[in-house]
Amino acid sequence: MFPAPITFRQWGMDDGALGGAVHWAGLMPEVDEPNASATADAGHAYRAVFISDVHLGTAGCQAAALLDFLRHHPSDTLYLVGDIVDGWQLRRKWFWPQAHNDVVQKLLRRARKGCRVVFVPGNHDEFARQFDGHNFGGIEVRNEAVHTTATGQRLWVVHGDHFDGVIQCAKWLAYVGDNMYEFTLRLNRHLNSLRARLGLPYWSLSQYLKHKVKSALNYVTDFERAVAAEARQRGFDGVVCGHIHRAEMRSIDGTLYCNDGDWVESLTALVEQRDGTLALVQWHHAAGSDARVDPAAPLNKELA
Ligand SMILES: [Mn+2]
Repeated sequence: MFPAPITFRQWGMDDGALGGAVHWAGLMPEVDEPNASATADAGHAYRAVFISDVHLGTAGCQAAALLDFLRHHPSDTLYLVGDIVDGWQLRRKWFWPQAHNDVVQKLLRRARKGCRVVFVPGNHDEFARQFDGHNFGGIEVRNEAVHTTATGQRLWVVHGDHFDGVIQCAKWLAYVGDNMYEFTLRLNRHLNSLRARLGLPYWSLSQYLKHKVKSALNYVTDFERAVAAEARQRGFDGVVCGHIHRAEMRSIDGTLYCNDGDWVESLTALVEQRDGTLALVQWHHAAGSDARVDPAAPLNKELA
């Protein structure tokens, strides 16, 4: 239960192909002129910004979009909620373009300029977990953190991989696209003409995949409930996590569950405004430094 209600805005619901892929977005900054010096002068518009699942060191990482987002979202505190650097991928194959360096430089510079930067390692950057409590270039490493909002809500900040039973499902979910059904039907046709030639009975690939997707969705719900339940058990008002690459903010049995999404596909972050309002931001990275505000009308939603 919350000592005070939390208000947040929801801008635009994207009901994806999976029938429940809801993206909460809101509070895009007012950026008339995407001018670096102008936005730097705007000061700390946000008390806190939470990002995770950047996966630096992989081709999927949207480093340029993240840089753009960070430029427009100065904050008192910046939480890096895990899987910032993908150590798993880097071990396999070294991939480190300039943009990924720029992200690291940006984070270090931010810490130097007085922003409190807290790095909560995830499973892909678990090598950093051994440095719990240490400080690197002004970046604090904490295996878990607690953020107190302006309204006094205590939020547990953790990557979330400890709640993971079946990582495969989450990965599977992350790569499912809107064209999946169409693609599946095409594949199904080819597969079954082959099966027919081999004298095998008809077998529905799309049925099989639908079942898979359904269990993946169950996995997401189970994950969310497990994280929220643990936060409640530990006496927190809410939790901020990442890991499953699925931005979300909702109350689960009276505990606020926030997932700040990822910077591989959804380009989402969680922000806390000066008044303690929490919101998910979906960043629209148009060509160059231009940022587009989601035109969808804002809705207000109260959590009690
Ligand atoms: Mn993870």
